[in-house]
Amino acid sequence: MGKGDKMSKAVELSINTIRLLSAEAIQKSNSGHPGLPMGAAPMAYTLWARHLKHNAANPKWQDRDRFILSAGHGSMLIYSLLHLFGYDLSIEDLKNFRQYGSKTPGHPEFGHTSGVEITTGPLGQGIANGVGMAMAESYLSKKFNKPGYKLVDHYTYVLAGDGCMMEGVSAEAASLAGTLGLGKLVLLYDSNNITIEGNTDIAFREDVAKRFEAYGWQVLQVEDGTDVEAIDRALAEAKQEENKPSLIVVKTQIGYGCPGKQGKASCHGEPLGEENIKATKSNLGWAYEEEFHVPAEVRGHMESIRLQGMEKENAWKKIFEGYSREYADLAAEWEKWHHDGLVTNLSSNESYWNYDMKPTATRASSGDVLNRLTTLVSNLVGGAADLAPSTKTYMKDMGDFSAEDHSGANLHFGVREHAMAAIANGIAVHGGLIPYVSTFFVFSDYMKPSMRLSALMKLPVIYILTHDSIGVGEDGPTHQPIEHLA
Ligand SMILES: Cc1ncc(C[n+]2csc(CCOP(=O)(O)OP(=O)(O)O)c2C)c(N)n1
Repeated sequence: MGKGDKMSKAVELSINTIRLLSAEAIQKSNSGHPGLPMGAAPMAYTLWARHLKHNAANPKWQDRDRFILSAGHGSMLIYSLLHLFGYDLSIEDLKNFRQYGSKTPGHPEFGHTSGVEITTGPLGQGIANGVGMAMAESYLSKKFNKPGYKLVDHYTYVLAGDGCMMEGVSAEAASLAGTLGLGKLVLLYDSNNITIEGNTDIAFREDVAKRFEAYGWQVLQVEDGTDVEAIDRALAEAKQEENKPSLIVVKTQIGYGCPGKQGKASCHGEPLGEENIKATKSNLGWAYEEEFHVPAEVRGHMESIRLQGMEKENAWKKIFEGYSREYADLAAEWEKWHHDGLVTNLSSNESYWNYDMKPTATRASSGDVLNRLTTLVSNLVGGAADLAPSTKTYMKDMGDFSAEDHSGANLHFGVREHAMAAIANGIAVHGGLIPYVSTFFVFSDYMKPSMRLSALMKLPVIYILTHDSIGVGEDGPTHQPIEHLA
């Protein structure tokens, strides 16, 4: 960033404000993870200030860009951002970081803090959640967009660290994202080569960029994670690629700004200490004594960004008005899909309850029910981890979501149970769609971390787990769900 002019000063101050609010909140609560917010502040700022389409006044605007902090331990980063960009999160809330009942819990929680798109913390999940959100965006755009009316046109941005890249679930999901060509998914990789136990060399030496290239992603590099203009260019380039998801590898230094700790694992997960915060302030040229200070230039800068966000949603509302006049039926469908108006009349629907009373395998009945639902619940999407013929979860005449065509409601997750459930969580929180996923009951083991998160977030993800009897004898004990129900 060119030093000297007013704008650059606001940029630099904004980034340092993110760093210091984060470090001070963690210091006050005497626990938390300052390293990531301090190192990733420039990329987070650049994304939120220059690219992210959002309106702080309405965090539920359906066509907003989605932002996921997959590295959920860096939660103070998202809280600092939400505060500065005008969301309903006060300095007082930041001061209550990690306190029981506060709006700023240790890891970001969906439904708890306005502006937090999804619960993260178990590493890797956020990347797969992002794949789900990007799939939802693309499917909805195919369903609703009409010439002159881009009702659905948003990006999904994920910020992930080394830990997320090591977790298998991210590999499963990234492979699927590349296969499907999800062009509106952008993954910012905070590559600082540090995890809890030290340098990543001890357990992780592969070339992540090459791995993602092999998955079919566009891969971009930012050598200096403090270079706002380089990050800005990479984000612009990522958005231009319509047919591939983009990975931006951003080389950063964990705990950037803290002289005694930057680049070291010791600033990953513990407060910096009062003396180190003082040293950081002086090192960063921070001129303010007061704690939790937001300089006036930063407030002004953020206010103008906040207003731009409002204008963006207003422009979208105009598009929706025109759309409602020209495509009234579709607009009504849009409203239904987005406002739970679909799950109402099953109990009074006689044909839905009318079945032949002959002995039928439960999975066959389940498949029958699912196919009846497609006409009643038109926003159902889902599939299996390569087991649909066995789990009877294919929806007839609903098309297939494939690399070539994103308009099909049948999803093919491949043999990737864990990512399947995490992707379904992403689809469910995205809004507009009701996802189901399926595999044998015994393989629920492979997706339990994401099932747990569905439950924690109270998401309407439908799990169809078949072959639930220990009597599935021929396959032997590996396929017998003996302890699963318990
Ligand atoms: C599934 C899972 N395993 C382990 C952890 C505990 N954990 C939290 S942060 C972390 C290290 C993450 O390193 P990195 O992503 O590089 O973050 P950074 O050190 O840059 O903050 C670990 C192992 C977790 N949150 N989730």
